[in-house]
Amino acid sequence: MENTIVNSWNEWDPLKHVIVGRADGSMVQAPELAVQRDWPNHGFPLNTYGELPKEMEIKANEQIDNFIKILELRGIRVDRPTPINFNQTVETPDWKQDSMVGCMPPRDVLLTIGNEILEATMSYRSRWHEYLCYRPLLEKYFKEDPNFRWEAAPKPRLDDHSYKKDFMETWNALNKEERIERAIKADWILTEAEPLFDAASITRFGKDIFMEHSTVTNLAGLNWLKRHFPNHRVHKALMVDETEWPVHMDATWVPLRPGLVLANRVRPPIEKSMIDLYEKNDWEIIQCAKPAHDKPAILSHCSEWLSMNCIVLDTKTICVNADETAQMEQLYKLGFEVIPIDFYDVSAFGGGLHCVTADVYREGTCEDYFPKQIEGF
Ligand code: ABU
Repeated sequence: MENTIVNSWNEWDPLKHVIVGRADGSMVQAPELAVQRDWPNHGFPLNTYGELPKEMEIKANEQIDNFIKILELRGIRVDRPTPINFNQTVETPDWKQDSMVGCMPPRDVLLTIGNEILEATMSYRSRWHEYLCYRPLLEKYFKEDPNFRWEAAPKPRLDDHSYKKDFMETWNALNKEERIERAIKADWILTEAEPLFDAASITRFGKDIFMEHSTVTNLAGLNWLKRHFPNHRVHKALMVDETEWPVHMDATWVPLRPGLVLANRVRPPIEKSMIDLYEKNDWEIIQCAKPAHDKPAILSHCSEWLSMNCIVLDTKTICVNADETAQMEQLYKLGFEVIPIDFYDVSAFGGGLHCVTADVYREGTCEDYFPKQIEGF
């Protein structure tokens, strides 16, 4: 696709133009109120930070480059972000943060709804400036597509009022039952002081948008999105994971084509209304396959459920991490042409095949896939 047109309403219409991230210079980020990495066996014990090893970066970039070749062979235009130096102290008048993270996962930052690309607020200080990596592309799209709506959600202050004091200490002292109880109430680290959200907390189904209330997205963020997209129905999704903190929808609840959604088998929706909505509109919810790995990759803050972090090229074609043979088999049986992509080495850089992409253009228009709504949901 040569001419830039921004247009994408869902996760399955034919993909023609996409942004694909880069592993370059990615970091294990410096500790901050919202997140502290602790990987003593792999060179990053608590309170340390630094660039991910160069040999890992080279492997990750090789896998990303191979993925891009496959997309391009299928006629999909690929654009790339411009990395900045992530290993630097960044600040606002309210805080200083010793490092940033990277620009491997554009999906976390950019939300495309129709002819609009919205820069998410993000909720980690280390990710506050990440949008800068995408600005050269957004500026270009703005010049090339007269209908492109370029939007940015209010930049958050992220001062100490945005985080619950002593959350980490309290959380660490809880037993499993207490953690589940807390998860059901979505009582996470973010306060409601200001709207906060990651773009990957959102999944798009045409007129209906589902946004996960999670450790990176608060209710103020949900309310902001509702007001920002008054012609859509924005639903709050609450998913419980017994072992981990909920973060993003794209390893939790993954639409495959109209009428079919892949559900994470250990992160069910808490509210019955969400299931009712899908059933009432004849959507089939299938449980994803068991992941190939039983734990996250080394230095990865994502889970083994990146197994379901697939990218749908159209309603018949899907790219899946090549390690995930069970997931590929399941999708093959559902009638998809499954394209295996070696991608395991990218995990430590912020995710999988969905994370590394952000839609610019998918053919298609805004359709209503849930004409029968559930009151109050
Ligand atoms: N967007 C990445 C999600 C990772 C995870 O839930 O494990």
